[in-house]
Amino acid sequence: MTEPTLAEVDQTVKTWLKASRALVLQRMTTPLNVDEKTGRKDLVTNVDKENERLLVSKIRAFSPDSQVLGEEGFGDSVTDTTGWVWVVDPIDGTMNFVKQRDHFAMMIALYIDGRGVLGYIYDVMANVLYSGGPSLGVFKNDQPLTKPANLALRDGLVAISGPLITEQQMNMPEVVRQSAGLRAYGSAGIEFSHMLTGELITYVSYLKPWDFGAGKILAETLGLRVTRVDGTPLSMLSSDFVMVATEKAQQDILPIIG
Ligand code: 2AM
Ligand code: CA
Ligand code: CA
Ligand code: CA
Repeated sequence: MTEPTLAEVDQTVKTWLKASRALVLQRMTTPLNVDEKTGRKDLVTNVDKENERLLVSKIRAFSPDSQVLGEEGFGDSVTDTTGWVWVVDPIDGTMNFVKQRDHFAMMIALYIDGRGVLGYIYDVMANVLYSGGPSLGVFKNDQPLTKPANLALRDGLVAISGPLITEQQMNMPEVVRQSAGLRAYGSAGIEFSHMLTGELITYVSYLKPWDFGAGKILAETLGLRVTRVDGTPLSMLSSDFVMVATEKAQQDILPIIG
């Protein structure tokens, strides 16, 4: 069989996401089964698990030689980045899903030999899909997105994860003070999506590979910086403190937190 083109892969992934959205909306009509993972703020539901199983099975049927890295453990234990590696977060913002029934996302990324190729962030309740990659550009549904304005820290809104603020880590309150204001959405996917549209100029959080896999591809395609908080490159298989920023905001923030 000849290898599908990236445009064909893109179309296929979109059909999976539409099917997963239908599954999630259907499951939301019955009570959720909620479990704690590492603690009361780290939740998983039957829907996270069922959707990951569905997406992983579609990936395996479509591309059997790929590796799959999934948050809820239905993929492979991935230790090297050679070949096709899919990264799946079946529900990003599970706390929002449980408490708000809104403001959560599904995310899929495709890396080939460690290079980000395709990324998907699907805001399920809004039915807005952010998609694309370096060879396709970035789309909000069918609308192409242009590079966000390169705003400095003082001129834009920042999103910083709750724990970084409450624990006052890495001088984050000073970053907020020097910005135009603080916002917090509780879903890495939703926060990345606001970076793509220029509504935020910085997002900082401790993230796992499935939290940043898709967003990194889309954000970098639009010229945003996605790095560790010290400005060094992220490893796609490791958890880390991640900073997404415009070039100017990154330059402003590094000396504050360094
Ligand atoms: P999740 O909902 O897929 O777990 C806010 O909680 C954001 O941080 C969400 O995007 C969430 O993704 C992510 N996150 C990463 N690690 C987390 C943890 N240990 N507990 C809660 N959320 C976590
Ligand atoms: Ca989780
Ligand atoms: Ca997540
Ligand atoms: Ca998740």
